[in-house]
Amino acid sequence: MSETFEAPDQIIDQLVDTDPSETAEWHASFDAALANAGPVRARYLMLSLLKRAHEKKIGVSDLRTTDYMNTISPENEPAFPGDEGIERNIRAMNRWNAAMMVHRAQRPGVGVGGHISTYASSAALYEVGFNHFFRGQDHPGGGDQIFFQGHASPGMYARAYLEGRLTEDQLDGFRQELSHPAGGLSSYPHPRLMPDFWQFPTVSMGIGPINAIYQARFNRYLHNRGIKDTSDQRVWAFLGDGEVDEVDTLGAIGLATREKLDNLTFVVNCNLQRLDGPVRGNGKIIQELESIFGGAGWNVIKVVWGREWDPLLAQDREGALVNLMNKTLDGDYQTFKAESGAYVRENFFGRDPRTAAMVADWSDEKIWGLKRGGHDYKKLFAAYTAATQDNGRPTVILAKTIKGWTLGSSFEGRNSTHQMKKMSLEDIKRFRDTLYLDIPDEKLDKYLPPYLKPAPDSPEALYLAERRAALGGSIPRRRAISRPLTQPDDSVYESVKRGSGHQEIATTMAFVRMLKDLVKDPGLGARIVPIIPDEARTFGMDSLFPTLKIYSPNGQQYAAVDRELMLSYKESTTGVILHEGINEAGSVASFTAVGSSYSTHDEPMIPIYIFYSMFGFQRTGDAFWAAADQLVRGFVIGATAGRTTLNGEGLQHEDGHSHLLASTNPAVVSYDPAFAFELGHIVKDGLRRMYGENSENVYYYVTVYNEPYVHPAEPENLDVEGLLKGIYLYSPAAKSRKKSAQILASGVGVNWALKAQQLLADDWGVKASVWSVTSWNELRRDGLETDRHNLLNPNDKKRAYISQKLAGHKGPVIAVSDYMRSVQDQVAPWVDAPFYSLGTDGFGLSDTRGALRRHFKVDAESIAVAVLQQLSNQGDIKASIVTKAMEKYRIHDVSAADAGNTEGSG
Ligand SMILES: Cc1ncc(C[n+]2csc(CCOP(=O)(O)OP(=O)(O)O)c2C)c(N)n1
Ligand SMILES: [Mg+2]
Repeated sequence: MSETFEAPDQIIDQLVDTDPSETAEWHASFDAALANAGPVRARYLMLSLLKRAHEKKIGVSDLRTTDYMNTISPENEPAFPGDEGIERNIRAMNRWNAAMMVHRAQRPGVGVGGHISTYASSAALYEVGFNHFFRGQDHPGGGDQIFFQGHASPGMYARAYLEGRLTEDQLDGFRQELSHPAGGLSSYPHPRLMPDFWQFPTVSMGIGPINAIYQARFNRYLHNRGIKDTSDQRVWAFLGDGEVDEVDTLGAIGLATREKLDNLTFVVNCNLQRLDGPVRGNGKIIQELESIFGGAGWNVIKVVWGREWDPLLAQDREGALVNLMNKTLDGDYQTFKAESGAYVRENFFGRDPRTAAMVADWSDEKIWGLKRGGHDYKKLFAAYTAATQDNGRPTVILAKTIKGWTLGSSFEGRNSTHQMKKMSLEDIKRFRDTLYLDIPDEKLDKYLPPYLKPAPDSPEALYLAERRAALGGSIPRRRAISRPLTQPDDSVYESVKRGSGHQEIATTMAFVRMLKDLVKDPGLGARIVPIIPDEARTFGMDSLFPTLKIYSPNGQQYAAVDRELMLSYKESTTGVILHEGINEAGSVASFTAVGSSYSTHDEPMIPIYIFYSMFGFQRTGDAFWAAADQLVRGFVIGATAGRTTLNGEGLQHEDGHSHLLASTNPAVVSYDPAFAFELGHIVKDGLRRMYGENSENVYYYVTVYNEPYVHPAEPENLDVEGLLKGIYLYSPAAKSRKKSAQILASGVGVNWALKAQQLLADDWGVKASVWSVTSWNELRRDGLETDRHNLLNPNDKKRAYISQKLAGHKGPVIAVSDYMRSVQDQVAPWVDAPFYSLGTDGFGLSDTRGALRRHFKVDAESIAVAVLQQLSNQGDIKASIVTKAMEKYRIHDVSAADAGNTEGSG
């Protein structure tokens, strides 16, 4: 056991000793063994008893950590099936080409560089996979899905080059997507930038690991629902040991055990370093991770030592070497490998006379040659073989490596190694020698050392090709096309089109009604996957439980408390709903897996991820960004939207800015609809754009509210184009040259605008038209595009969509919503009239909706006052009218405001 992790021993005190004299006999035997044979023997006896207890299945927990040794003993290693010599040459070429690609990118005139040391530490982890385990998409089982560690990307490009998938010229385009004539390679795995190559964006630490867990779970989901046989597909996630600091990396590992995801393997590259320095200088990351993953029920395989250590460990009768291994801190292990064989002799072996004796007749060089397990392909092969057995548990392989390995003493184990992108000519020569590569000195140009490629008929080239062909083709490879789905008949949008009659309903309810009809659609209904982080009841979606059921690979093995009710909580192996618990990070990972299924599985699936809008882009913005990179499609629904509408939840939950955050994501098409029929058109168009012919790589963000109000039926001659582009005239006022105004509003704000329209007409004779702005964000995008076009085409100027729409409509423009003013202000540059916005800037409070709207000055009276002020500014009315209106409406007095509807207020 490492000293860092000690199991509590109080547990036994709570049990009853039914036979104290027998217990005393056992204790005495143990004490005698300890006294006579010493602690190593005593410990051995304890461990062997524990093993016995496991064999007899008496239910004793596993140890949280084992010794700092390989989990698989040499006797238990399978025979290595590969050609060691050829694989060594291939690895050497990959190492070389990866480093040279980055080095060459530093050439004068380019000077971009990248990361060298990460791949140098992990080359064997990948090569064993490429030669023996990773199955490509042509494999009969459908192939594996591999999350490559982002900063190891140079190694993947190097391999693609050896396999003939990339040319030398393309390698020289590393990090020059725009400026390299032959096209560039993106710095890291970015499917959006290289849609035929990368599948999973991993470089934002922590997102790769959690997404891999949910990918493996989604694969099972597809299988259990009978959509695709994924039983022979495996998910591999390669991550750094520093990356485990991210809460996302470890936060969902329990799911993998609960759902028995033995189709999932994590490989943690434990080079003991992160960017700045050691990961756990004062501890041991491998032991820590063993404890965490083991505690969560994972199958843990440690690959700590290379085969050179085996004979030493076999001699270690007294456990002196293991004891040293256990005691040495990571910070020291790192230093050893930045020093020399002599240093290791003195500072490691020299700490115990018994271990010093073991290497007394070894040369310093031989000591230096003692490798770490993660550089030994045989040890790795054994670990991967064990990981790929079906044992009902996910596996983590903890492989100890050296950061910058083979790159020489300026790189190996240095704290600065992560950031080093350039090699000196001396480094390059030594690197060549370390790898035994046959490159003459004169070819080693300072800027452009050559790439290496085996001749097409060389054993290496043939071996590479044969191995990949046997394993189902090259990896990574991404399916960039998606097959269209038959679009639903218009009848599914009937419920939203006809409005709510006299009934007051929230847009959330309207959405759920439509969803119920959509899931019944014979074309794409079965492909809709609702994803909910424990808020189904909040959104009225518990009504879906009995029909769609909640997915659980374990079914429902208990008697549900509400089993007699119509709307009982129903879990099933073939359930459709992904209920993720209180877990937005996991939900967005699920959204990503489901929404990229069109590519990863050639099975288009439609995720509908619904959440508290505050906990979407704000809480998991980076994961949404990764989803955009992964070309995910689907709907994210920000429910309980609006800073004054979810008034019960106060400061923490009241969202007045998610649209602003959504606007920063170029893949996101966002809408803030007011009425049910608007929702219908938005969803219909979204399904067409994302799942129809010529589908697009976008996903939708739609906000829905929980304030009930009457929804009108769809107006005759509805301006559908305007609705979808972001603005249409909902309630025109009679045209008038003077005392006219245009009120632009979105979401629940449209109701305030309509009331303001009335007040303005009745009290002040002002003719204000009300426009429903379904998307401030889309209008701005259109404006930006127009600007760019006009900048570059001065002789062919265009008008932004909103400018066209407002043309000819007189008067100032007042823009309002339940969001902060910046949301509305986005369109200001393209409004050719005096523009003023009202919004909910500031923290939310939990007062009544009416009080809050008055407080933020977004309610009907405030809108009316703002309109009057603008009219006064342009001389249409007297300034005294504005003051009069303010007095009449007691605009400063929140108690003068109608408290408003309190239903659904959270
Ligand atoms: C979320 C996030 N934060 C910070 C970074 C910057 N970063 C890139 S690599 C790295 C260190 C990685 O260390 P480790 O995970 O141990 O990988 P290694 O290169 O050692 O294999 C950091 C901090 C990032 N990519 N993502
Ligand atoms: Mg590391």
